[in-house]
Amino acid sequence: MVRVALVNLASLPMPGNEPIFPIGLRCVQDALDSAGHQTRLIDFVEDPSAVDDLSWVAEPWDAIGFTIRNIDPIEISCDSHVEHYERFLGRVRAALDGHGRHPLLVGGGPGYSLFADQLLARLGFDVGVIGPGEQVMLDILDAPEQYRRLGKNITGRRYGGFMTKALRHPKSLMEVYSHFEGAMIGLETRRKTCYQGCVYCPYAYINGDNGGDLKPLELIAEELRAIHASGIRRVFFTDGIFNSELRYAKEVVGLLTELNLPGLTWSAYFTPKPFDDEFAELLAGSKVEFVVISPDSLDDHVMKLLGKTFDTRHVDRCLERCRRHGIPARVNIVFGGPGEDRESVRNSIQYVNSKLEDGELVMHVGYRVLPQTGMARQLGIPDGDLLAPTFYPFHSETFSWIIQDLDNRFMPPEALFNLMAARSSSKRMAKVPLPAHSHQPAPTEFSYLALSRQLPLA
Ligand code: B12
Ligand code: SF4
Repeated sequence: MVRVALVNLASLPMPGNEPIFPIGLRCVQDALDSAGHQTRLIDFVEDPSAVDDLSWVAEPWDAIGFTIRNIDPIEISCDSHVEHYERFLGRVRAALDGHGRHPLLVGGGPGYSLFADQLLARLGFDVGVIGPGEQVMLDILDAPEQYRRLGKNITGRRYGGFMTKALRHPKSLMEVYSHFEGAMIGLETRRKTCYQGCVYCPYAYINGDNGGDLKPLELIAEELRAIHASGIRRVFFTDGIFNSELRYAKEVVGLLTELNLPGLTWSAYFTPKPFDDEFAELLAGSKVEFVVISPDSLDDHVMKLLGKTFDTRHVDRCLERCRRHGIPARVNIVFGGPGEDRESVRNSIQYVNSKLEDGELVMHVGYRVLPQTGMARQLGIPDGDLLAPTFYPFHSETFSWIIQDLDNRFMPPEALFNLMAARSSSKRMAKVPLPAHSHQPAPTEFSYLALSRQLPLA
């Protein structure tokens, strides 16, 4: 048995950060508890004073694990969180030295996984984990001394407990997060890599293969009942795409209907294909809050360059099915991707104006380029250089085109404000040329090829 603190860095107060229930860290904690280790989860929403007083640092931990969920909020107008993590870890290490304690420091989490090689050294971890953390963390805790100052990241692997044990969260922690307006908790139904290959998406890398596990329905039911009993009324299934395997998705939706938990609504990321009538009918009966689809563009050429395996006809059909069954939909569009020009912006907006209903559009400008993605390879930017918020190059007139074309009904004051904030931030960003060795230039005709803000380097 070892004593382990698990620190939720995603709950640090940082500009642009809105903490959500830490399900990833809870998965790791649950695995360690089941193996007989003594753990404590430190969450700064639950205990705000722990950020400044660092009283927990003085306890005799054998290891401290830190989760990093987000690197930055992937929006042009928002700053990076990395400086905050760096400053906080600096204080933690100084406090540990002050107390004469030297637990093993371990990093993990989806944001960490993306930039593991850069963050390991910057944050002073002994060892880091890329991808699923349970099994590797158990291995590490079997022989912590072997990992001291290892200076390496280890790739996560399948954890059998995902298939055999419901993940039940402590009621107290759920209650803390249930006080947020519209509190929503994540729930994993599957551990399976997405089969699609969108050029901007790092999910396959973050999630690893993970054995393709589909959680048994009785475990999902147990988790849903416990969430409901804690007072949380909104669930988000965390799959990259909820309905990529339609048969299993139908079973999960059927389960929600069968459980019929009063007031419980749910949502997830959906793909318009596969999405048949039977599925729409099941969704309608299941209290789905909305079906979120991410065509990201509504111009077929740009959709193709983004790597989408469906086109606007599939979006049409999916929306028709939702309408027919009275299911609310949300359509994510991100302007400024590969091949985006005046014409493609016009095409997307023409689709929005003519086919979307009020409130259905969720709009952003600028693709955050992340490591291990097709987009990063196209631009030829090394992973390490992407740590500062870096966006795919887009035409500076994009904002004006959107404002000119989009119906006012899709531009409530808040959306306009966000657009203006993004425009003014994009003007402050550094434009860096594509590296000379880039063999695969981005499919764009614009002369500037990368936008990035510099992180003050330590
Ligand atoms: C579902 C999801 C959402 C849902 C969350 C719903 C909810 N209530 O939980 C919604 C839609 C709300 C959402 C919002 C956002 N998200 Co999101 N989201 C995801 C997604 C698809 C799955 C995350 C998840 O919960 N997985 C299941 C859990 C169990 O896995 P996990 O957290 O990864 O934990 C495992 C490992 O990481 C590891 N681990 C975790 N902690 C630790 C600690 C230690 C010590 C160790 C060893 C291991 C370890 O072990 C865990 C178990 O195996 C990921 C992409 C992905 N495929 O991972 C993006 C992702 C995490 N999101 C991301 C971002 C940026 C955001 C937003 C900022 C976007 C925005 N601008 O609104 C917001 C921020 C939300 C917030 N307040 O923090 C990024 C984060 C990285 C980055 N680019 O900075 C990701 C990776 C997607 C991306 N585009 O890159 N998101
Ligand atoms: S469909 Fe979604 S999860 Fe799959 S590659 Fe594309 S963006 Fe990523």
